[in-house]
Amino acid sequence: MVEIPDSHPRKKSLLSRQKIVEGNDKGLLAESAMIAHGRGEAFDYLLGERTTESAESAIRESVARLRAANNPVISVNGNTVLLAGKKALRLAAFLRCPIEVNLYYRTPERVSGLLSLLEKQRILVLEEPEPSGFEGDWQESVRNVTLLGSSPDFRIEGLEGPRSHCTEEGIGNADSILVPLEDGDRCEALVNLGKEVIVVDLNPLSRSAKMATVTIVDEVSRAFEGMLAELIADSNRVPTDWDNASALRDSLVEIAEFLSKS
Ligand code: PTJ
Repeated sequence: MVEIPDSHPRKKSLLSRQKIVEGNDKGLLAESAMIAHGRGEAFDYLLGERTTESAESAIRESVARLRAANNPVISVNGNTVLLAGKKALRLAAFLRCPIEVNLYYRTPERVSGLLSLLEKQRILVLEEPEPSGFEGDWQESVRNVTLLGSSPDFRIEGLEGPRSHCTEEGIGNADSILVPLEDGDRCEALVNLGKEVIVVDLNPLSRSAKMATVTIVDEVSRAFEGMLAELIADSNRVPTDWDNASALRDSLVEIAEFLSKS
């Protein structure tokens, strides 16, 4: 692993790349994971590599909806576990919900490898300080996060092939799904099943961004950080009549404003 000095202006971005490269070397990622990451990086440049106001507002709405849900679930793919697995675990501990490894390019080896990595990340989370504002036993809540995905017993209707496989306990029974880096077809199929779908995607023009109930146009690690801050703030916000198309237009305006100043 190459040592990146703290003074390097692109340290964060290079560290993320390193995580993706290492995940790829271990066979945890889809073959096209680096292409997806590169596309994400390009959009992050256009956003100014920051959480915009419209993304902050989508983060608040998403947290309100996940809190109000009866059966929320966090669906993770390869890139998400590598870039933000520990944050996903903290979110799940706060929301007391399961995490399901659900892959577009599903193989049993990748699912079990990603579940093992999440178990290692759980140990690291348990060693870290407890977040302020958490009501209850934090350690117990982290230990209780159920990790699903190894034994799929449910199919997402309207999708063909291995990508439709999921668990009944997780995605099957969920009324609200947080799903970063989703593909458009699956997002549409989940919405058609009557589920609330909260997508994290740096590309406000992608099909999944357009199909989702709420889209957080932000980098997955920053978005999860923002969601954790909102949970810690304990705002007791309730879901609104969210207009996702208008929120996506706002994010495009923010890109245009950022570019006009650059
Ligand atoms: O692990 P698997 O098998 O489920 O496969 C995962 C990938 C990502 C390869 C697969 O879902 C895929 O091909 O995705 P797409 O269609 O390329 O879409 C990925 C979307 O995520 C793009 O719109 C990117 O802009 C966006 N994206 C990439 N990296 C990030 C991101 N959004 C948020 N945070 C990121 N770090």
